[in-house]
Amino acid sequence: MAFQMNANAAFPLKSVLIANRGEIACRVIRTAKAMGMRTIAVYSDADRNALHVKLADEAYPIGPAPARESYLVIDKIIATAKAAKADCIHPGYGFLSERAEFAEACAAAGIFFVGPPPSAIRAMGLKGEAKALMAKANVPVLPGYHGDIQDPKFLKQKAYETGYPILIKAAAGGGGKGMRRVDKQIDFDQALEAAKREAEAAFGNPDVLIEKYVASPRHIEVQVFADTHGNIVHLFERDCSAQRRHQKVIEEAPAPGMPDDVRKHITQAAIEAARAVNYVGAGTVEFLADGSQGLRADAIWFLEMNTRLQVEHPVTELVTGTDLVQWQFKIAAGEKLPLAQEQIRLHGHAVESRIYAEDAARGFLPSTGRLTALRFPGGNGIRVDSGVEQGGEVTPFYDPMIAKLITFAATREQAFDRMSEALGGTIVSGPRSNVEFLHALTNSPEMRAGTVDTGYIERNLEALTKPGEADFAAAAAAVEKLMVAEQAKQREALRLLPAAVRRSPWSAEDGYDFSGARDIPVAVLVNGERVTARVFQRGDALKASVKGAASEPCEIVEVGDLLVAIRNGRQTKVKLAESSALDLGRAGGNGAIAAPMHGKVLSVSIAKGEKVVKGQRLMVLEAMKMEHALDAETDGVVAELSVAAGDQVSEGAQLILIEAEKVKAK
Ligand code: MV4
Repeated sequence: MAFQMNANAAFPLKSVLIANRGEIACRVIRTAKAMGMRTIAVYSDADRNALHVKLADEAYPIGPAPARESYLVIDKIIATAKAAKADCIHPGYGFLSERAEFAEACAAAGIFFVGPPPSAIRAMGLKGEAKALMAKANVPVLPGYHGDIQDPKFLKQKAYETGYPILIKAAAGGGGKGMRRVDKQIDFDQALEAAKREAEAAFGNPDVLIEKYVASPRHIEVQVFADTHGNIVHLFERDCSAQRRHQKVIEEAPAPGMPDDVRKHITQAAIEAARAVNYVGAGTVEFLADGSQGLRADAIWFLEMNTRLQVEHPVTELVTGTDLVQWQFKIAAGEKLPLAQEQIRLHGHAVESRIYAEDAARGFLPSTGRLTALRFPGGNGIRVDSGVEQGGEVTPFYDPMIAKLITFAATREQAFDRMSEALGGTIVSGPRSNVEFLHALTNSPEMRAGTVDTGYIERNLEALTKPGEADFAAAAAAVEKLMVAEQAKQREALRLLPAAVRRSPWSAEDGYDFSGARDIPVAVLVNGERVTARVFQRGDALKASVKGAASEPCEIVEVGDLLVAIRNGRQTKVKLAESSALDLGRAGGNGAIAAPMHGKVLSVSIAKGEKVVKGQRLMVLEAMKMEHALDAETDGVVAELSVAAGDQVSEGAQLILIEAEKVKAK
């Protein structure tokens, strides 16, 4: 048999250190392994058990949890790469990915940096200079002033010539810091002072630029790729207008309502932008479009260039059928671009939702803790890029993104329908998540129409974060399932320990015999609200109704002692109202009471040293949007009280220790 040459055997990069964590580290490891490379992870103290560490062939500690002391320390990462004999380093996104000094340090250590040359990173780092460079390369830039002169009178004159309203932006950095809108000439001086102060504080450089203000901006970006042989291609555009406070939420490719001529115009402009800085590798050229009259070639301007692979790259991969991480490795190895421009075709539509551990109802505050449940639907046209797994932890040290849910279909409408359904079947428990918010956004009329601008979410925050109404027919189906399980438990309990039956959440006299003419009231919590379900026997089947709604078929998922009933993309959480207190009291044994899940202490009704009697309310916890009462299991004295109202507690943490009262010896 003839020897078959493995294409990978010829690939010169045999090993890669991934200088990142979470979702992107896992994403890079997946492709690196497929290319036959040895994968080397680094991790901070907080990430010892993280998914990227498990997925990599090798993993090395790089220091304490704060990124400043681990993932951002260039020397530690280079030393680890040398010790592990890594051929190259992939920086992912964020962290060191756009630090020219890091790319230089890699080169100095004889390690390939999977990214652009330091000179290109630097050229795009200063927004004012990048804008000047782009203007020279005939890339459309916003009217205004982006030169060196910083005299306030001169800048005011430039603002006047540009025409109000204008924006004052920091020349040294992006992200909206040091940005001030000015509507009238008399407000200019004060706004300039404030913008300079903010720019100095954020970037150590007070210089600003003046730009015409675009009222209804859409964020459209073009994926570009360049190799070391002078070839540059684009992979079409993405629309990332669905943002909140400069944080992207949903991205899609291609941009909705993009006319062919505008697409030609901006993709060509993006290639020119890359050429102007001798770009190599993966890059994204951001444009700002005035969306007030649809997308037009004369109303779209260069904003900045990101010199890295972006979070939202999967939507581009799906509509072009590419693996962009593979492209990055090939280019880093000195190979030519895998495809010529004419070979890169756009087909179908892709949408990405960023699933964050955050609390939409409380101003999108990050929400940390153990992921007691994490479930994503699978199936055709659904891709999940996750950085954590069920049982894993979301810590307060890093970006709280849990996963990216990406859907793909032939048309935009189908891709959004698929996203809606996929979000409806996504379960995150432990930390709060933005899944419901994403679901509402996915189905909002403006999103479906493709007219969302960068201010849309902020303007419609209340409607998008309003808790949905409970689905009582789904709740009834969950109650049926709970009751069948309880019945079985009770039969077993009766067999073993008849006395335990009296602890039943419903009256022991009624037993578990629902066969009588009457229905039985059962107190349940539906999305945290206490309601009385009616339970009755119908032939062989146990039936329930909640608020007059009979059960309807739905999918029911168990999450601890909670059932999540899923119907029409809506999730309804159901549990027995009384069982929690009964179960909790026993949780720790020996009078120790532990938190049943990650949550928050709402109130504490006892103090240390206080005498308590069996059944007395001790505290109330809030977890999974529900209140859980903790009652004393026995008489005794509060020997230890480890928490106070308002505290976050993690699953299993001891909250209270009740000891039997000591009888004083005489
Ligand atoms: C603008 C603009 C309107 N007009 N420039 C915000 C961050 C920085 N990268 C550029 N940004 C903007 N520049 C002009 N002349 C509106 C924004 C803007 C924005 C841009 C892209 C994505 C989201 C945004 C959210 C708010 C404001």
